[in-house]
Amino acid sequence: MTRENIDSILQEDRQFSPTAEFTTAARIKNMGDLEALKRQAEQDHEGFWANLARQEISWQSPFETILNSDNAPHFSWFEDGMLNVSYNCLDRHLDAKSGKTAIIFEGEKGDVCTLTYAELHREVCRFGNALRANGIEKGDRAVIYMPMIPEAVIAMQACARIGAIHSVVFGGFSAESLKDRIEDAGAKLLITADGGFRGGKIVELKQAADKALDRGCPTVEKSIVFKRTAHDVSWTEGRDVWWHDAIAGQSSSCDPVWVGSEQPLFLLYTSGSTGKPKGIQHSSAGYLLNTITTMKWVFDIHDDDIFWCTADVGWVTGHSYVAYGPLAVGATVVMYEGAPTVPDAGRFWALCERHGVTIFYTAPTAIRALMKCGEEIPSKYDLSSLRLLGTVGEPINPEAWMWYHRIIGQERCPIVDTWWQTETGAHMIAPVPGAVVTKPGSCTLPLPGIDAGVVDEQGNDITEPDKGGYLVIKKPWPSMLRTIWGDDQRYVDTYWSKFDGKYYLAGDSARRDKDGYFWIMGRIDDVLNVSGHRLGTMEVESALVANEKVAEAAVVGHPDPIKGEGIFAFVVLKGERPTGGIDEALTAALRNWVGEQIGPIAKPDDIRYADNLPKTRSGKIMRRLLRAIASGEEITQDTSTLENEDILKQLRGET
Ligand code: 7RM
Repeated sequence: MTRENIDSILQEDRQFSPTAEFTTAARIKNMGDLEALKRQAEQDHEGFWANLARQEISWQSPFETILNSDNAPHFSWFEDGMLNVSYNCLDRHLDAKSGKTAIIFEGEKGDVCTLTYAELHREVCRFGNALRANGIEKGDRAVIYMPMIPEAVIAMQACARIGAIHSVVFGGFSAESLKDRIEDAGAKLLITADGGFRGGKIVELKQAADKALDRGCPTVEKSIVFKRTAHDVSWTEGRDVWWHDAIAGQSSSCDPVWVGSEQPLFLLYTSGSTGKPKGIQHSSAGYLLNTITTMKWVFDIHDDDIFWCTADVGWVTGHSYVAYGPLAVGATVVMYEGAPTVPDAGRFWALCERHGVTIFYTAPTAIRALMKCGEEIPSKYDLSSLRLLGTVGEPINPEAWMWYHRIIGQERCPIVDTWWQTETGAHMIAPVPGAVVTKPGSCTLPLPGIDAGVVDEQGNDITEPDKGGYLVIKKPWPSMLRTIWGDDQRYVDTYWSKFDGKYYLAGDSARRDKDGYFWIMGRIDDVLNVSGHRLGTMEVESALVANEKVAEAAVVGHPDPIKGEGIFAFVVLKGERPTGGIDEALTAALRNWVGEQIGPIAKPDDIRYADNLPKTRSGKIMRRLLRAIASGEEITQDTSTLENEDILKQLRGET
């Protein structure tokens, strides 16, 4: 992709308006009302957010200062206010809805359990007290490495309750990745489980946790282990504590620790283009506010909704739209532990029917995978409870959008295509479903108070329709990341240096059409998007090079019909290149190796061996060339500078 002039080829002109039935009941019913809101924000950006913060958050003591930009690009919001996020998600609902279901949980084997707000509050309090009893205090970091079970949310909420900072590590990550994140965060505590149930198997979380702790993690004093599978696990006396023992005898009341608005609520590690994953640091009040406003604006949440976001709590989507946003607005949220294809590809739809899901939010990659299994499967289920659908994680191709609309939404449900990032904390560009006409493949328009734009290399607005450029956010917003944990300079460099501190650089390219609608075109950096998950090419390359047989590696993405992007690796071995460039046993071994180093999602689909990697004279790997090879495209680059033209054949797998 050329950076100056990213011209788009995607043309999609279908448009879909919400039904009268949807609009009548919606919180925001027309463009007039939505535009009025946006105008308020444009006229008084800070006042707009301050009003919402006063309305939507229960403060222990109110704020005076709205936005503090003195240390830009470090911004603080509502900094002199005091609150507790867990209080806002639980306690404040107890008068009106203590008996309302907060969480409906279903395991892969079909086990179902529910927790009311009163019950969830009690469990969070007991676990909060258990954390304290194990030496955790305000500001301490606790890493959470758990299956997708209510206890994961309980652990997060309990940390928030006592002012501790959690860092959830996705249960699909390997021991090595877990160790890196624990060490970077300097965590005092690891909260895990003996295992989880997924894909008909036990996910060996405790085994991986032990490996991580045995190899390093000197700051970890204790590990609290929830018994989920009850299979045998190894045990380290003095360090490991069963969850049930930790909460035994603990009081079911636990005073929330009032914290300042800027107290870090959590760290969440995400991939960047270079180096190790970044610990994205989020605040308390600002983060909470935007999860609430987007639950209302984008998900149009009502009291009787059954809300299901399929994301794991290991990703930001599972933070904002499972663990925090839905609870902060007092909604009922569904959690599912297992795989979408167990016992068959109808599992999501079976859950929707069984629990009467009204709002369903998932990733395009899941939609494409289920679409491939045919229309007959969803047609077996009663999907009439659904009223709103959503997508997140990557651009949705119009074909998948149409299938989602016709087969799942039965042409009745608006689709909210939500653009946002780990860094943004909450939706930024997304339709407000009762008001905005949608177009398949477009995330439509920025939300009120979000000043998004598309600019050229110099930071000037691109006014010509459909011309691509850099996606930027021009004004600070409450749920923005605050810094990168332990590497503030990287925060400044990554997000603010490109446009001299003026704009937040999202790292995506985008275009706007003649109606001002945003179309996300992809990343501008070397970040892969595999099944909606961000992975740095560098991370995979480092993992490969860490193998004793590998001298050099280059990793690129190539289009994959289901995953969006697949991983293609080019490898130079320390020893001889296998004949014909193929060595299935070695490829299998290296794939497993990467799986162990990072996690199964990072395994390359294909590995090709060459004597050298193609490099420019300055020694940079010619990634564009490798991308063309991986996608089977014709090579248009100038290859005259290559020392060894023969390696092109090797890279293409021809010799
Ligand atoms: C929420 C999440 C962020 C990156 C982002 C984009 C891509 C996310 C959309 C999208 C097109 C969307 N956080 N992305 N949502 N692209 N349309 N609706 O995914 O930090 O893991 O990834 O994902 O490239 O920068 S994330």
